Amino acid sequence: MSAPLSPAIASASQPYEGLSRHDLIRACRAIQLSRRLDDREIMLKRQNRIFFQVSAAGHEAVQAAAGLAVRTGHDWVYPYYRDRALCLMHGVTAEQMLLQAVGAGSDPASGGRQMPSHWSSPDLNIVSASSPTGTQYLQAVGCAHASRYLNPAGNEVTLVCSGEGATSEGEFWEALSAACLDKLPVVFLVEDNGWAISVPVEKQTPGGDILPLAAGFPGLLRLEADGCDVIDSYRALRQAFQHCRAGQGPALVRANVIRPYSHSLSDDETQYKTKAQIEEDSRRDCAIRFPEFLLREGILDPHGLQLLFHEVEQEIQQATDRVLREPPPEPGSALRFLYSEKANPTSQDFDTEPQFSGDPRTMVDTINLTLAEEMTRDSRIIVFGEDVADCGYPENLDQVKGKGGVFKATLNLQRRFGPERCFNTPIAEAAIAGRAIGMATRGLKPVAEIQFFDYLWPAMMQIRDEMATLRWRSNNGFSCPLVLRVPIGGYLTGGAIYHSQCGEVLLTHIPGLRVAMPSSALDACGLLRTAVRCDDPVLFLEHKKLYREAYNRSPHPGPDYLIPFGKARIVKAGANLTLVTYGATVQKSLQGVLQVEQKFPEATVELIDLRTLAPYDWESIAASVTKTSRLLIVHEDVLSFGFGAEIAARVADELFDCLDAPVRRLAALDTWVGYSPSLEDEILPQTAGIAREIERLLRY
Ligand SMILES: Cc1ncc(C[n+]2csc(CCOP(=O)(O)OP(=O)(O)O)c2C)c(N)n1
Ligand SMILES: [Mg+2]
Repeated sequence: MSAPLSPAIASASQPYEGLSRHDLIRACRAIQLSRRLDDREIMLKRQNRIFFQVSAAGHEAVQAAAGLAVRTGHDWVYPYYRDRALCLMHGVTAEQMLLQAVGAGSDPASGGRQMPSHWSSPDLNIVSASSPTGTQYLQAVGCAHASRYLNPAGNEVTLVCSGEGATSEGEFWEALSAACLDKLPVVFLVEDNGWAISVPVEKQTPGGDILPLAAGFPGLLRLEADGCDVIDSYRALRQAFQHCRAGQGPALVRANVIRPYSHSLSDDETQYKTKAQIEEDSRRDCAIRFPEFLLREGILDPHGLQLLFHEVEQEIQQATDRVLREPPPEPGSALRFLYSEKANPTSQDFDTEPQFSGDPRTMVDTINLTLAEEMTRDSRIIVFGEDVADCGYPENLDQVKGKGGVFKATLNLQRRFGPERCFNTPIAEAAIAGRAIGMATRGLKPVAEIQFFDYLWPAMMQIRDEMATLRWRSNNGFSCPLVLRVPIGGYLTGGAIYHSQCGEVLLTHIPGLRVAMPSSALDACGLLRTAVRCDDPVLFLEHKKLYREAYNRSPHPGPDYLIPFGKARIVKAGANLTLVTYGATVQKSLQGVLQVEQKFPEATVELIDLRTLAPYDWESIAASVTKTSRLLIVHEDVLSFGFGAEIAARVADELFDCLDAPVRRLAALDTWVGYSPSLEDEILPQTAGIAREIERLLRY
């Protein structure tokens, strides 16, 4: 049996739930402005002057109420695409909204990059909305986490909105779980219009109502509201905000609304809704009922209402006239704000000399030490992930050695910096990435760990559609500089399919990300520090096989050692062939090179370790190939569509005239890594195979 819903607060003594005449008129104005803006956009779309339209129609009352409950500029808002009235209440103007609709370069939300209704306002703490349904929940949790860390006495609340359809995403449940575990001040507002495009809620949500399904979450205040009624919505939302401000945990409000227009202008609801269903909804329309209510209550007289409507029309007309004259985004500006323009990790600023001290350390020890040094330097750095803490029961820390990650890369960070700076998360990779994004948006520097590359995939939506896009899509309004450390790769003897995967190209193919993959302790130190100190999201790929090797150890290069991104290391100079590689195949390639050079002393091979894959050091490759006229690319990931294909294509394009032989690639077979050591050997590139390819190319 599900737990009873939380009781509504007594309200009889407070007319209109304490809302003033001014509040009610503000709400009425927002409802009218929102609806009429939708109507104007629909007209503009039909005239081909805008290119997409999605309306807030039917949702405005609860949004106006949310606008009254939230503290503008203090609280944080992760809106849904229907939240026009909420954003108007919050301070976004009609003109700003229309600038986005026409795709103007001066659109303050996205500079003409996002569809209309993808709200964003750094000044108002409205965090750039994207299009995937559900990603916003986890970022909101990260944002609330940051509120508590940065401003513990501030009582900030994060409001995150969605439709009922979006609650089917796993990310909704991961967010509820994380918010309840940490008692975070998040108000989840579900604007339930009964439809997710054409799918009715009964076919989407078991039982047709999200609230009972969330009954088991401890500390979660669950409230129901008539979302077509400003006052009832305000009652529930005020209580939800109070609960959060009082530090009692998150709240979930389901507001029952209608969707009197089709899902968007790309949809025709008559294809799946009956006439009777459409008519039934329209009886609850707040754009009609709320003004009638204000007249009945004597809050507005007919003249006052007429005046309000007239002002709204005028505002929209003037705004429309202005935005239609606005130019589109500057030609040539499309690449701006993929990356920070404040800090350039490829620059000299990130190039320092090592100051060596101590005995040689393994790569994993160096990573651990670098993390500790950076955490000491910057209290905004927060480390989290699965098993990364030393002890789940901090009071037992003095009785145990400590876990510190399955590879021990985070050992003693909890012990040294406390559970607020280093903590375990549930096994929920989307949540790790999504929360990191929310924290980073707020100015923390998350250095989160995904336990194995093989299990990165639940986080992929957050990585590709959110982490990589946030700065670009908000035209530099928001960003999420963070580090996601991911142990990667095979050669483990027994690692098999699910502990050996590479697949780095799936990340390098994403504009907006930086991808590093060091092959030695020294490089891991310098590149990790650059990753932490730079202003972009970095995927830091740590090869598991290299964590504890003897050959790639190094004395510690000091707490300020930095290696710039996009600067390869020439492992060995040579004149007759260029071999480009990275990660675990650097050492295998070196062995292959030495074997061949021993056999043919007149031939020398130049071996290049790329160190970072996005960006990668084209200049070093080009300079070397120009000199040697021959190129072999080796990587551990599968051959087809791999990183080598990109380099080979670029060399064919730009250096064709220099080549004396075909560009060759050596990589894993296009299959999975098998458990049996003989299978693994056969599938992954080995020294003998590399030597063979070098020899073949030299003879060509
Ligand atoms: C992850 C993801 N899957 C599918 C879509 C396509 N899509 C856009 S809106 C929508 C329905 C959302 O329904 P609901 O959350 O109830 O919001 P409503 O539009 O009803 O307000 C779908 C399936 C999407 N944007 N993102
Ligand atoms: Mg819906």
